[in-house]
Amino acid sequence: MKYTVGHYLATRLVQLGLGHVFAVAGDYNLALLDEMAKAKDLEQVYCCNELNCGFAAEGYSRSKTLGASVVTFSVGAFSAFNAVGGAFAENLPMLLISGAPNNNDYGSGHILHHTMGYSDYRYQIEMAKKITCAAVAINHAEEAPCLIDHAIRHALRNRKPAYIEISCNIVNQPCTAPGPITSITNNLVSDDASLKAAAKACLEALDKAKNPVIIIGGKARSAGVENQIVKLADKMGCAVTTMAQAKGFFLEEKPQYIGTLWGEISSPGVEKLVTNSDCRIYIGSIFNDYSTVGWTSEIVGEGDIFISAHHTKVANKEFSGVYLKDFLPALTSGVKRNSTSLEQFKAMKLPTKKVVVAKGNAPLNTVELCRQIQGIIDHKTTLFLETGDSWFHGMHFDLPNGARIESEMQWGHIGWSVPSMFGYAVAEPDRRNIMMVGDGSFQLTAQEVCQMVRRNLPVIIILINNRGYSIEVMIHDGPYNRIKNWDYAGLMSVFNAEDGHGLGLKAKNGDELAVAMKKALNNTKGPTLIEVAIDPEDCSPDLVIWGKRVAEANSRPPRVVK
Ligand code: TPU
Ligand code: MG
Repeated sequence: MKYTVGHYLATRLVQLGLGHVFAVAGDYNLALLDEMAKAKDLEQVYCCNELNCGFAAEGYSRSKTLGASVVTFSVGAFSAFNAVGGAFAENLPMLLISGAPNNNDYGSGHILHHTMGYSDYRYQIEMAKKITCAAVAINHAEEAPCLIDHAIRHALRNRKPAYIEISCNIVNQPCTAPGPITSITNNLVSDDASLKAAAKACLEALDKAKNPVIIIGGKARSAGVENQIVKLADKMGCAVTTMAQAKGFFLEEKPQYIGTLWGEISSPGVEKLVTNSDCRIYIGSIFNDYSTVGWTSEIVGEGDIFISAHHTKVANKEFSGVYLKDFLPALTSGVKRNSTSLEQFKAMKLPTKKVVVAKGNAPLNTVELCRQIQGIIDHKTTLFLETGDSWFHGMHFDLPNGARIESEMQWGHIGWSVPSMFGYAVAEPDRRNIMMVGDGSFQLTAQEVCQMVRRNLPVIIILINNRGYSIEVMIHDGPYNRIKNWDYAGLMSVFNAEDGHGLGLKAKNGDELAVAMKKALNNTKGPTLIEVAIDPEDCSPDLVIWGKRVAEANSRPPRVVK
């Protein structure tokens, strides 16, 4: 078969198991989209704007090997850059593919539309280089296969976004056919001597340790080691905790699971247990101001082991070129049982979780809301937690095996959850996809709900209308935290127009919420948005504590330079 540049690119995506690519049309990418459509098994999914298109690819990549967005030059790509920054921060491989000027226009002095108004068009790739692990510009067809493969290979290896721009007049030019996909997907192999030395050093540290504990962080999923962590935990028998970003990365039904580690707002007993451990095995952990609760809780000591995607650190030695996926099996094979930390945890006198059922006609509060959400989380559920009070409520859900949490705690872009869950639901239409999103966040990206309607995706959107930016109120209040109210549930009829099956519902008390939840579960033809009315004063007690600590960290006085 004869290949063109666009067809080559699309074929590579199909070879990697992608069934969809997200796009917003523009005259720099129309011919590219035509060529990509030649790959029969790659459906084009169109978005309302390029920010959402980028986040949709990011969400798709949470399920599949990779996500990809196709946008037009500058006016499109600049908007998508924000989502690319998010994918970089969250360690999710995605491709931003931008149509680019006709290759005759480079160096010609021509001024083109959609550009900055000067004739050097390299500014976009220069910008992309800062926010991706690989950025390539394809201006000649014969270079395309090598450059496309380079970008994809780097995205997959580094679990980061990559950027590809293609001149609009070469997308339909002939190029060579793609070779075996293994040339892109073959993984980096750990250095054998370093791997053995790292395993030996960790095993020595663990032999000396009294009460080791495993702490799973936000990078563990992108390293693809969740199952291997279970094997390590099974062999050691010690306690296992997940940091907030990693909620759901360990099977919570396992007896070793003790809850969330998040400083002062950890699950009961967890911070104390971790503090008292003489060997913390941190796997893919991220310490930032939010995860350490405004730098009040970064629990590290000399006996700790830090296992990262590409290196391991223990006993003041660093072993680079040791990949997590190779290292965990090596560690597991040599490790001895030590369940002391779990026994210590079980011996703690901790308060038992009490679930209070609210009166059916009482105004809805967040406790009752969460009680009812817990009731619909099953083993096929993926729960998206938007930036805001939803993060804090989300930590308290018990997840049956198979249930997942998705959040974006490093980048923290409000409005992320709507397009990201759209992309995820395109990849995973048979899961029970639920979103908890605040009113403020929803206003950024609301229009993407229409694409869920368009594709008949039966997702459930729980929209918490607390009349403003509660998370910001708890950090630092002012008039800027109040927002214009919308008729959120009413939006659904706007998005349905003449052919949609979305449902927009409102709940002001527990009874109304229970009825709405039932309707949502029965609506298999489209999204259901349930707008829940919550008092602006009602938020998670964890947010109150966390907000105070973050505010203290933000307002530290300037450093005095002598
Ligand atoms: O539940 P709640 O009220 O905390 O959530 P809601 O209503 O979604 O409010 C979120 C408020 C918020 C802002 C305004 N959280 N973070 N920010 C700052 C911010 C501004 N712009 C972007 C793109 N991302 C942000 N995180
Ligand atoms: Mg709000």
